[in-house]
Amino acid sequence: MDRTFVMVKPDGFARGLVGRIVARFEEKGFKLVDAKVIQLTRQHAEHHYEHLRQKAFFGELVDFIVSGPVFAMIWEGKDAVKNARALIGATNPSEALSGTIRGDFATDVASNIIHGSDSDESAEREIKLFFR
Ligand code: RTP
Repeated sequence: MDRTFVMVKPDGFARGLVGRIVARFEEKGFKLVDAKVIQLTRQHAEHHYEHLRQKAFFGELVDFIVSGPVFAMIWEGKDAVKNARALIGATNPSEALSGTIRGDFATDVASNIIHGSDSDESAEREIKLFFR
């Protein structure tokens, strides 16, 4: 079975959305493999978002992701990466459809409450980074 990495970001955690987000993955048919609350260090955050280092918003993104605890999860299911991203919705909540997590719970791209791996390779790398 495929696995993916999903993380409720500090804004989603602070707003008390963890339970509702977990429920959506369970309702879809995913199986929860592991989960934990973690306060990221700046070094960990920079490593996680390494591929975005050249972006103008990188500093802001790292500041945001270390601003409070996150809830990191490993989910298992068929086509886990693709199905999880479908549940999560478009990166920019303004473009995310209703019924998706970002479509229903967020408005701003900089605080879009949740992350999901974008490929099997990213999932493997991120699972190792958070759950080694
Ligand atoms: P994620 O990694 O969080 O699941 O998001 P993604 O693949 O849909 O998007 P990605 O391009 O990897 O961007 C990572 C996160 O950076 C933030 N972002 N801010 N201020 C901006 O213009 C901007 N653009 C992207 C978002 O929070 C995005 O999830």
